[in-house]
Amino acid sequence: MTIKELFSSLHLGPLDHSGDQAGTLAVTSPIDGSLIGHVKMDSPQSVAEKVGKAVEAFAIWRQMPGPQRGELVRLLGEELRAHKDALGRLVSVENGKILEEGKGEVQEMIDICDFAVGLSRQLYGLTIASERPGHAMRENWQPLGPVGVISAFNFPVAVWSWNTALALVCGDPVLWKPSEKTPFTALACQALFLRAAAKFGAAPDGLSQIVIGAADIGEALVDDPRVPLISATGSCAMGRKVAPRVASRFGRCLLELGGNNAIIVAPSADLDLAVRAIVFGAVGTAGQRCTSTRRLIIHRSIYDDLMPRLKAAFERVTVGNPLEGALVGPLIDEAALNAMDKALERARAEGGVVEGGGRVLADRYPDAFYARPAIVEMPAQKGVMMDETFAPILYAVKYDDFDAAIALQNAVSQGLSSALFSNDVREAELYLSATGSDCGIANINIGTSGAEIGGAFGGEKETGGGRESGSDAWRVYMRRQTSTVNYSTQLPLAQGISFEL
Ligand code: UN1
Repeated sequence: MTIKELFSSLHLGPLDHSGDQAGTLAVTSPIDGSLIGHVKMDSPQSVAEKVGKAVEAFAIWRQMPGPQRGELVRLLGEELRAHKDALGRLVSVENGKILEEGKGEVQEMIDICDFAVGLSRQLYGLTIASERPGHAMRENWQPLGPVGVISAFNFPVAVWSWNTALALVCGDPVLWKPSEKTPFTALACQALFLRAAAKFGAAPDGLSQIVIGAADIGEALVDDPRVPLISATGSCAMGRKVAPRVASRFGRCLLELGGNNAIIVAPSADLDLAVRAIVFGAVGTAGQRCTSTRRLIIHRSIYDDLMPRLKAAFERVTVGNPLEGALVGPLIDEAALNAMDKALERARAEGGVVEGGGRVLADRYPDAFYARPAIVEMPAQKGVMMDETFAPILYAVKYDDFDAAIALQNAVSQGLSSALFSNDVREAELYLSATGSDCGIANINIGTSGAEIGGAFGGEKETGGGRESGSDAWRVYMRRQTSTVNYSTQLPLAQGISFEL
């Protein structure tokens, strides 16, 4: 199916932002390198105009009661339900993930819409005991303002929806800068949003907008003081650029950056479960999730049992066209393949024994970049294993002592996701204790990837510290206000201060 046919199956009408003129962004499919189409780019001036529109939308939207804002998000969820297959397919075409995962990503969008609709009737604050007689103290949550969302190619639509569904019910407009590699899925989401907004009838213009372009366009958003929150997903290097710029104007950042996620496999582990979870975590989405499993820390006593099973499973994994039933699709581009090759070269130089890896299907797809997943037995956790390479590479080391395994797991600079396979309750509880995993996500007997939207999603250290999606992540999209009301006829001062005139 061509992209035009896909769009027509989404019944979205003509594409805004698309064009064939020079100076536009050419978008190709990682499946075969073919041209999908051209998209017009924004300029810093057009970003500034769009921020202006978002500010106007905010003035209206913040006055709408939360549950009514939730109704718009409910309608968006309905559009997503109706178009799950087509949008999932578009994700596959533009990003290269397998169809099953493309649809899974849209399901994640539907789930967060449901969550946000419920939340729109809560957004609850606190009452707090005042030390003064006849006084009431409380904490309220108010809409914050336009939210800038910067998303990556690997989850081209779900990350927008986590932010947008929450921002909208919290009373905030959204300006979205999608990855330059996946603008068409963004335009499709925007078209679905506009249709939900038309059904809703009372959404102000500019409530959801897209800005397309390279780093200068991201910077225009990041530097604009009218955007109080920047929610950015991508590499640690990107976060390192964005965070100080936002901080220098006292803006707020929600950072969702890299991960170097490990699974510890203990002697009591159910190895059948472990193999399935490890393989999905390591090779699913061609290793291009921030939650992908990149390191294995295996107890010495089971290492020789587990490794052959893993290697056999890696060999069985089919690599190929993601629309035709393969389990692993292409890498996003040539740079990703080169990074994978380089990491494997480095692993060998550092004493690693590599199985798999290397480009495949080059004859059939000379302009696409498919790679065999690689499993690497390392003599120790060091060098290349300490870095996140966005590719299907799984490094394995042995451990003897559980505390040492936890220390190894926590020794990397990122702290996103982690998992332990163990049927020993002492190990499991220790792993989830203050001295256990230092990651934002810590699982027992499931893998590192594939989090549900109900929990807060994000991680510590160089992962950036942000939390998106479920639990109370909504609070970052709101302004906290502490209010004290004096309903007495006296004016007692706090801390018992006497100030008589
Ligand atoms: C990402 O890779 O940026 O937990 C997000 C997961 C998915 C989201 C990944 N729900 O793997």
